[in-house]
Amino acid sequence: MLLKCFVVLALALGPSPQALKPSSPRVIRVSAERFAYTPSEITVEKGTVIEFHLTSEDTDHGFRIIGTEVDVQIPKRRRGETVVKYTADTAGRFIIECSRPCGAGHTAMRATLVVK
Ligand SMILES: [Cu+2]
Repeated sequence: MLLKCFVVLALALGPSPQALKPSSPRVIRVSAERFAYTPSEITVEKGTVIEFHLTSEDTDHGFRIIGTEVDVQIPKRRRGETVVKYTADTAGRFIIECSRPCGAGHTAMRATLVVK
C-alpha cells in the first residue's frame, strides 16, 4: 500500500503529455540484487525524462537518488516492478543508494546516475 502511494506520487510529479517539449520518457530497466544494481552506471543527456522500471532478483530493496525526490522501494523477486519517473534537469553525478536495509552489504549498495 505504501509502495503504491510512492509510485502514484512519483508519476503525478512527472510532466504531463501536453508539456511544451513533448518527449517520450526513456525507459531504463534496473535490476537490484544483494548488493548491487545492474546497470551500476546510467548515463543520460540533461533534460531526459527517465522512466525507471525497477525489479529485484532477491529481497526488497530501495532506490534513492541522493539529492532528488526519488526514493522508492523495490518489491522482492516476482512481486512486480516499481516505476518511477525522474526528469534529469541537473547535470552532474548522482549517487543512487539502497534505502531499505537488505543485509550485510546494504550500505555499499550503490549505483551512479550521470547527467551530461
Ligand atoms: Cu539495502
